[in-house]
Amino acid sequence: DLMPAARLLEESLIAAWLPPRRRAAHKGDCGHSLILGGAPGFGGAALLAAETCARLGAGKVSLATAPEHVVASLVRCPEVMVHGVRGAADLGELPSGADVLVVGPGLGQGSWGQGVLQAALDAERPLVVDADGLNLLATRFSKSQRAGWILTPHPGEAARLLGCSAAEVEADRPAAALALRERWGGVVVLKGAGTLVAGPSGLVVCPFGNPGMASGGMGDALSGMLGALLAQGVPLEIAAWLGVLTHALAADLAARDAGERGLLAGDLASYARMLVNPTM
Ligand code: NPW
Ligand code: AMP
Ligand code: MG
Repeated sequence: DLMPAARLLEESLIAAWLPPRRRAAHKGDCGHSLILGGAPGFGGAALLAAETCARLGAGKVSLATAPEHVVASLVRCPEVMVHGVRGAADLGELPSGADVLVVGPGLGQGSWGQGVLQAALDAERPLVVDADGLNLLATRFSKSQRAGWILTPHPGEAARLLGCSAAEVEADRPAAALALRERWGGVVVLKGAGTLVAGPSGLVVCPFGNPGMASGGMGDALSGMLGALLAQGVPLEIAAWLGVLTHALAADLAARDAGERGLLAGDLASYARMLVNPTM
């Protein structure tokens, strides 16, 4: 077998890799993340990403979402600056004003999502691309490749990005993760039981997480966590390791408290918060 053995993520790495928060830190030191997503019908995905991003310590979080989701988003999470976007033109300077962009949760694949994704790519910021952002890369932005992004496909999205079937992805997950990185660049998080991270240092596997995570919104929460870590200055590949680890361990803590079945993506944030404050 020519495949390099994947290394395992472990809990102690969180304390080792997280930058300390200076005593005199202010919100501008902790980064500003902009979440772009939430086409009509999918507002929860983008909101979950924004909320987990805030809970993992981003200094400021903005959310650009369809206008119909603004009020509900503000009610649920008033710490987030919520912008109603009718079309990409409404984004204005928002993407270039953020330190980190997360694009894709609930983005849809229509003209709204396409315009928003184009604006995100044009901003040339560290970028997390998830969900419909990935589907659009596969269909309409197939010339894109960059070093400065984290892509977070589940096996279905990975199949679209590779032009194969999800069964083929699952048959050899390490090979799929490496092929995704080869094709698209950056750091690739291939999600599912035993999430793999393929980056410049090779393959890393996450042994944590549980089948309670097989519920809508779980991946959207991960993308927000990654946005928070990047905002706080964690380098791209380490942010991917740390985000995957925190997300999975948070789900394991939540399941230990109340069981796997019925675990919600919105349950993770409070556990993830404890994990990124390891001295608590
Ligand atoms: P199947 O069906 O099992 O054969 P899609 P999505 C496959 C938003 N959401 N192993 C699966 O295969 C997202 O953010 C909004 C194997 C199927 O073909 C997106 O923008 C929510 N196969 C949008 O919805 C909450 C696997 O992938 C396909 C697999 C669409 O995203 C929900 C399904 O994926 C959601 O997050 C695995 N482990 N995992 C909200 N509250 O607003 C997946 N597949 O078609 O990309 O649909 O993931 O639901
Ligand atoms: P998504 O399909 O985009 O909502 O992402 C689902 C998230 O939950 C990913 O981070 C997966 O790795 C995780 N997940 C789903 N099912 C499992 C499972 N059976 N074991 C471990 N992690 C899972
Ligand atoms: Mg998803």
